[in-house]
Amino acid sequence: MTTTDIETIGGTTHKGLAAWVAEVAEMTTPDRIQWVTGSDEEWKQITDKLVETGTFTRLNEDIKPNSFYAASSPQDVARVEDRTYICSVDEKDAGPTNNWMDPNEMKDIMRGLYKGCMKGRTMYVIPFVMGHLEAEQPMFGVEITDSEYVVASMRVMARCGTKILDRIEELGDDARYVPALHSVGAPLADGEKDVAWPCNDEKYIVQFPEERTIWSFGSGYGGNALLGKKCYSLRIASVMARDEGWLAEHMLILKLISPENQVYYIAAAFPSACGKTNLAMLKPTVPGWKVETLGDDIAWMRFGKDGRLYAVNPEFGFFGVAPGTNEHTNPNAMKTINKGNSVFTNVALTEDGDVWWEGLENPPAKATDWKGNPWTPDSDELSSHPNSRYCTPIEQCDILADEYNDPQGVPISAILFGGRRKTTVPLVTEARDWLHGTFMGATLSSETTAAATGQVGVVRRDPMAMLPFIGYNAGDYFQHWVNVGKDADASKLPAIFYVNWFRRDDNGDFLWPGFSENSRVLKWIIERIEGKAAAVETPIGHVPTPESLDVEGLDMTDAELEAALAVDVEEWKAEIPQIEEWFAKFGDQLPVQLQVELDGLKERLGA
Ligand code: SAT
Ligand code: MN
Repeated sequence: MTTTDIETIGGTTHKGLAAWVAEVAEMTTPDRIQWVTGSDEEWKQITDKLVETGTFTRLNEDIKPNSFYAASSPQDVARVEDRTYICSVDEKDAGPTNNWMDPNEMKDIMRGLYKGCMKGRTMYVIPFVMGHLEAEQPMFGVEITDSEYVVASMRVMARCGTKILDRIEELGDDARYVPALHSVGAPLADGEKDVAWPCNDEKYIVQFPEERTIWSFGSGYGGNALLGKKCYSLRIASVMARDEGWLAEHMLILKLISPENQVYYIAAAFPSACGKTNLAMLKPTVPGWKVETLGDDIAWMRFGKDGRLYAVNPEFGFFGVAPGTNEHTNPNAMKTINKGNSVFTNVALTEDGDVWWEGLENPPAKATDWKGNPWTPDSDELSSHPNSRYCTPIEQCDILADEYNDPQGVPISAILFGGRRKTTVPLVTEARDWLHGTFMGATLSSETTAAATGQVGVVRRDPMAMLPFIGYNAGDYFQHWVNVGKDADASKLPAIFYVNWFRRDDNGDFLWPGFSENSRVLKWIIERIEGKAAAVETPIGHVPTPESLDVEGLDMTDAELEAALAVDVEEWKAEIPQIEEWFAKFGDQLPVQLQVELDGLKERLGA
């Protein structure tokens, strides 16, 4: 069968794009092809179909209008890092932190899997743009998928549809777009009834960095299937950024307004499920300070004509971790999702047609858990998967900053790195300069979370919180960070800080209250930038004096505050061999500047 025989809704005049779609259709043999327009009727058609096949349950219109509940297969709940590949031509370019396979070999394997994989299904073509359509160089993508769940979610997470396609067609050969192919890998035989969550035990999430293409197979989960997100905006974009002198980072972007009405923009990198969304939408407890949000997951940062680093959020929605989100930890996220137009995956479904998850107020007397079993507050099992998610439009967020719509982005004053560490790492440390900050980022460590499959709670190095997302050799990525600093006007670069909200005392209790109280740390950071706050110089950088941190009204003893801020030389000495082991992975590829930073740290510690 040729594509001309396949029933098709929509199409394109763009020859390159048309040819690619035809080639994929020939390989995957869908029953139908549908070009995604982004219209309201299409939303209704897609969500109706998802309800009909049992993937979606429509939530109570009076509680969460136009919103849906989905439960995935228990085998398909998170990113699959062991199945994620960077297929560069040369193995060295994937580096020691990525899985690699020869691109031709990988394509042979995947073509075998893709062959006929869309039989019985509709193949959707989703034109999208990450960032602004009005950007100097719009960052287009086109995702082909056989999943209605992906179509609905992509429509929330990225700017999609006819408007984007029109612009691609206008630009013709000048349109730069990333072709991104996705299939759940579950063809249907004639008359076979679909399951609620089609997927395949065999999964591949593959980036071809030189070609700027993405092939994904077997999973319907967010980071594996919504290809505009991690696959494009981080893995492929990090390669583009290296080649073009900018940064594609796993960072939230927030706007902080001081009592004097001074505005500051902060970007912060934490690993998945370490509180980026909560910090991005923080409701400050320190009087007079205000936060607005620009993004919760990804920042693209380019130098402006004035020499400052400007950040844009390429996304259009929030894909946040549900458990733990509540009126206390993130009132702004709660307000955003309560407006509706959202998709909830792997949480619990209540009897009145609402959703619930661990940590949310007012547990229901009865619910259906994410595995479809009856659940009560007395159940031994969790009602929701720890990586269950809400997917909600960013424009519904009351505290979205107006600058979100500015293609120029916002000038960043401070970059924060952070992880989840029970010990060793103080609440906040200021880097001496960009290079020292790059060292902090390159050695960032965190306990693993449920956002990826595998063991939870193990300390691993997660450079710049980008370990699963660097699309090339991480040693070269460090060099790129070093070079960005070398080529810039140092006085205009963001100051760099390292934070740890998760330090614990000997009883295992958190030393710092976190959440809204993190505004106190942001205040100290701004006061440092303004030259107003005091700090102690320690072997690892500048740490607040207890008096310089505003803890007024906090229920915290002096000893607790000191413990949260402490730099324990013995603990840091124990960290050194781990950093050495980490750096050894990179061999010649480790920038000499980072080795010098490590040597300096050892000397200061007397290690
Ligand atoms: O990868 S996702 O985008 O699904 C979420 C995350 O791990 O940050
Ligand atoms: Mn993330």
